[in-house]
Amino acid sequence: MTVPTLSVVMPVFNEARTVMTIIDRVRRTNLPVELIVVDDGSTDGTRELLTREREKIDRLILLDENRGKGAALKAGFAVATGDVVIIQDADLEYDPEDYAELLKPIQKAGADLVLGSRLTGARPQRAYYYWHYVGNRLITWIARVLYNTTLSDIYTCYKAFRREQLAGLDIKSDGFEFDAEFLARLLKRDLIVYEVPISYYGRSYAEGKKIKWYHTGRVVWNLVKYRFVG
Ligand SMILES: Nc1nc2c(ncn2[C@@H]2O[C@H](COP(=O)(O)OP(=O)(O)OP(=O)(O)O)[C@@H](O)[C@H]2O)c(=O)[nH]1
Ligand SMILES: [Mg+2]
Repeated sequence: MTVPTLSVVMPVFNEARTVMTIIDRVRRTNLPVELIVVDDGSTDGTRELLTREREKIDRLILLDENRGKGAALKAGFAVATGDVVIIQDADLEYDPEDYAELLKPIQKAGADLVLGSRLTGARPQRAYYYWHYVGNRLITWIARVLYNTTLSDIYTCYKAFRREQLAGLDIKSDGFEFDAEFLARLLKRDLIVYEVPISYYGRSYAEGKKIKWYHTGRVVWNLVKYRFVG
């Protein structure tokens, strides 16, 4: 079976410490990757770094105003040309070596959307904040009930999907609640959805994590809202 071409979309905000390492890891996958990096107003030298190393990046998008992870992803999706799109954070929490696993259900089972689950116990997972785990369980349970799905980790960064699914997907969210709207809208389509175990090398807040507990409220709201609207 031929390997689909991949558009890896990487939202970046103040990740000077890790962004070039993760770009190198993406490049080392030996897959046909189009790497799209979107920065919106980093102030820690990330932009200068990306500009200097731009030959490693297929599409570098530098937005002047900071609007959030969701807005950056939308800007990246708009220029993607691959058969499959993968979301890749710019920290080192998720490992591009897992792309091959994410692609398998697309190649073998005609999947439209594949999520990488951190919670199967099958791969290395950093012991992380218990209360994040509780929040994750809660929002995953809400998604399971509302969308009648067995997915085990809805707030994973790793989502691989056929690019054609972007057609007609007019996502409103600009921040961390983007993922909830994105997933909700795709789950409402009659798609073939899979999940595969992935590793999770989580980082602490001291190491740069940006998501906060209060983002959970908007995530829940999006899950409920898009179940019934749109
Ligand atoms: N362009 C852009 N990227 C952002 C923004 N906020 C966060 N990001 C990026 O989004 C990714 C995820 O942010 P993290 O702080 O790692 O969030 P997290 O808690 O790990 O959450 P997830 O990885 O999304 O589960 C990283 O690559 C960030 O650099 C933003 O305002 N703009
Ligand atoms: Mg992260």
